[in-house]
Amino acid sequence: MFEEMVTARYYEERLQEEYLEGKQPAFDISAGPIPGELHLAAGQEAAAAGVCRHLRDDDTVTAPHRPHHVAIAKGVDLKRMTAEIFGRETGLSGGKGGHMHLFDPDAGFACSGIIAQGCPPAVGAGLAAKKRNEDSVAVAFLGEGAISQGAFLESLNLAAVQNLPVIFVIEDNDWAISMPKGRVTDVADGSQRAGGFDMPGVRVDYDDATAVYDAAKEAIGRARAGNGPTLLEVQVHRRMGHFMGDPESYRPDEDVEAAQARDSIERLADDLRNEGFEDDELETIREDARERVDEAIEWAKDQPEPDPDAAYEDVFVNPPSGVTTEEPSHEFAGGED
Ligand SMILES: Cc1ncc(C[n+]2csc(CCOP(=O)(O)OP(=O)(O)O)c2C)c(N)n1
Ligand SMILES: [Mg+2]
Repeated sequence: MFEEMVTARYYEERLQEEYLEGKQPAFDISAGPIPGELHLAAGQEAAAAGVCRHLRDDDTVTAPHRPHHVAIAKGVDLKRMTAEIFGRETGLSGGKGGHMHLFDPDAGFACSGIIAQGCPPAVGAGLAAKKRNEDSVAVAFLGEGAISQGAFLESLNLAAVQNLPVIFVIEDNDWAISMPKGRVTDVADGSQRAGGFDMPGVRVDYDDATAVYDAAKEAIGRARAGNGPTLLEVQVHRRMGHFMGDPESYRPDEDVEAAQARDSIERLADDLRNEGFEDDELETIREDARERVDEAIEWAKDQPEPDPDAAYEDVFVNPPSGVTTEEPSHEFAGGED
């Protein structure tokens, strides 16, 4: 877990540097090596690492718009993921998805920029596992800002009523862009939503990766054994802005300071030292992580840009009936009533 967490943290710090290249002094979102929005997850590593440690390749994970730490913990290839973020041809989706649309069927991972959107596909994966009589599970990660979304609540209901092997993991960083949790829900502990669906709901506080590991072990074991879904909420902290370029003028200084003070990685490092790990062992893990991240970024930057014509490829798996691949005619052909 420590290795995954330091990899994810360093990855976000390096992307932060790369992203800013060429975008300043006046912030130009389309300029530089990483065009478009970028949502970094520094401070949220404990949730991903603690849950994904229990997962296998044939398990499915969906993540929201802040996906890198989850992708890393699920074993998505770092180089191809980075090439995707940099919009390169060898990226996971040929450079056409970008950082919010990472899709890796080999690792069983997908994410989406539409919040709560990962919940229904995770339920679908859970239903497929049940119908096939397999013991794989599906995990949907979402932010606390998504817990009043219909897609989330309907997914909880279907997973419960069909007794599906699905774990919903709310990453509670207390903010949905500039909106604090307390202003959009009176339920401070999002795991209480589980009560309405008669499934277990568990909350883990203090960015505690070890406690997440224990809670996830129980939930995933339960799902694998055919005993249905669990809702898990994990307290995490957003150490950076909502997206790159966010001045965070809405956020009190004390809140930023609290997020910096509650460091999930330092907390786990303390746990490891208490278990007998030496500082230099932890430093070696950090150095290896830095090396792998730097290598992935250098590799990705060397990859070719996609051919502009590739924009027309992979739009449909099969053209739906009535759609022709011939050049469109500009004459009005009339229509049927
Ligand atoms: C359905 C939908 N509504 C609104 C948005 C715009 N949006 C993007 S991120 C976000 C806030 C998400 O907050 P949260 O779920 O807590 O995740 P966090 O950013 O804190 O990780 C919103 C409203 C969206 N992407 N999808
Ligand atoms: Mg949030």
